[in-house]
Amino acid sequence: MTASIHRLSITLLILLGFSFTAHAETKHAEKKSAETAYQGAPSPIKSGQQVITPGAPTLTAAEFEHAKTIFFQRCAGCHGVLRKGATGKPLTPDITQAKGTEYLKVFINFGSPAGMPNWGTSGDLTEAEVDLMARYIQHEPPVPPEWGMEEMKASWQVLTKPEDRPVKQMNKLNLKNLFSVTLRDTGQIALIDGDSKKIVKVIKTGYAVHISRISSSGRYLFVIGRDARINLVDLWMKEPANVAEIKVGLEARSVETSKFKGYEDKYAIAGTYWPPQFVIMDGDTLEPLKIKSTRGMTVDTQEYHPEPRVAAIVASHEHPEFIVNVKETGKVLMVNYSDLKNLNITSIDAARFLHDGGWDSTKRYFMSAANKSNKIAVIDSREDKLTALVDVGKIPHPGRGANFIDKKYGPVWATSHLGDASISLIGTDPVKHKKNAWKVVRTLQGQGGGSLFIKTHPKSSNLWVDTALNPDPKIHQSIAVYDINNLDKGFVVLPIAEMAQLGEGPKRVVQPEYNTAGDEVWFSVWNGKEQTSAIVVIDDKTRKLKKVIKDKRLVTPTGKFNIYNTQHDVY
Ligand code: DHE
Repeated sequence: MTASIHRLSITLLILLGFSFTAHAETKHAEKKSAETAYQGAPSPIKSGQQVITPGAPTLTAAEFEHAKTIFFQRCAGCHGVLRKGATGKPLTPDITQAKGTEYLKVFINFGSPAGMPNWGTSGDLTEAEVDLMARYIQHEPPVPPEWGMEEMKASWQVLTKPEDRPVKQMNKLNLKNLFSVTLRDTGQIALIDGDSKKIVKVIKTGYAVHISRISSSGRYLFVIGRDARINLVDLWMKEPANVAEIKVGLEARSVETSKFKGYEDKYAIAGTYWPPQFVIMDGDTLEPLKIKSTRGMTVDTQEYHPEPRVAAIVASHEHPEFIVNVKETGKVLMVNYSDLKNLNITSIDAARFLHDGGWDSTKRYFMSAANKSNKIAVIDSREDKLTALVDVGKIPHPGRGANFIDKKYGPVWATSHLGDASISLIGTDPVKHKKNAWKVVRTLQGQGGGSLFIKTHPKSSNLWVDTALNPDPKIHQSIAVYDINNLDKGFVVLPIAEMAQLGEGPKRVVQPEYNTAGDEVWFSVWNGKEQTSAIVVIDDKTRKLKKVIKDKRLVTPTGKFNIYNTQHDVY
């Protein structure tokens, strides 16, 4: 896709009578500024020229440049830098030209309940900019800019220096049982006290905020938005607050900190969808230290891939290593951070389309979903080797998965699936249950496809499975729960959305998350941006409703991250 756009823009330039050599001379024009970063490589389209894409309304070169900056700053996080779609719909010219300028203007101006912000009526964009963007997205997307050290440093801010931060916790929060909750469409997180169920703070983060990860110490929250902005939140401050931030690219999903003994929180790492790369940062300040591209050959056909995006990242407990899933090449990179000047990376061939994943119960084996390959790659973080590729159901999507003891097969790790109703249980004990290890020992049937997350807790006998993306409201508004000690009995359905009594809207029930004690399960009832959402808390023993957390600040809650469970990989 990228190469073809490049070809297309060259064709366009020839059409516009632009000589290539001139471009080569200006290629290295010294305009070192963050602004250049946004505008990417110096635009080959000289001012005064017209930008023409067959079927699209003409733009002047100046308009094209202005629209490009707006798109990379405000839209790429959801629609993808190449406009192939992500949380937001694809915006390729075949789709946008068919809709036409007037339709697109309304959409940009008023937004949609599905999470598209109202860029015009909110005042973020002027009327002229709304019109400009409606015309711009009918053109072929330009090759997005790279994002290197200069751009990262231009965006990097230390808001409170480490030496100016508290030396002990200055608030009375029970940090262990605090939850960081993604408020997906407002670009914020809500910190909710697990004991009182009260929102203690709402903190502004990046657009389409995605996940939170917690430092090894349990003090710092690392929050990453789809727009690749990372916020470092100090939970010890009188009021938890942002103490550093950085933009590591144009689009991202994953962030983690170092957890190996002696290196705890020394480094942080973030992986980006665009540019396809990861960056290792100082754990206390987010100062960017080492950037590494993930471009390379795919594991199967060994062909070059220009845009292998970084998906899940976990921190090894066995070595000073980050374990980095690279989606399109299917490689798992064991990045040894003990010497950043001589970065040692073991590249493990797994399977294409690596996505999310989590540890087995011993935290030695990383169970990684190669989702569009319908496999789970088992990565041995002690030997830095692929232990197995396990065939499972269609499009496994485990989140971090669920670990428990199957009465017949011993320790297992489970994943549910986006593409079918099955739940695969994989044996994870190569010592005492050798014959069951690294194979599907049991397949459960769930409510339906469209599952995103599965969860249990070491103190629980329940296994919870959401079906947030199932098209049937009865299914995406409820949750299935199994008795781990009697799996043959099948699941029971709890009508979680109904319990919240929210009125109209999709009300998708997503991502079970336990409290620290393991006796409560929290579910997001994810409604439209203009509608009321909620968090429903179920008593894990009785499976009865314990509390509905409703608050007008809880806009599109999705991921919830209990500090203790996230810090200690409890799932
Ligand atoms: Fe996520 C985890 C990518 C859509 C909620 N999501 C992840 C991870 C990746 C990822 C790579 C693993 C991070 C890690 O462990 O380091 N997610 C993507 C996408 O590419 C995708 C499919 C499309 C997109 O638009 O981004 C996508 N994700 C979503 C959603 O629409 C969800 C349901 C709602 C939302 O908030 O956007 C969503 N993703 C989550 C959550 C996790 C997550 C809650 C963390 C689960 C956990 O328990 O750790």
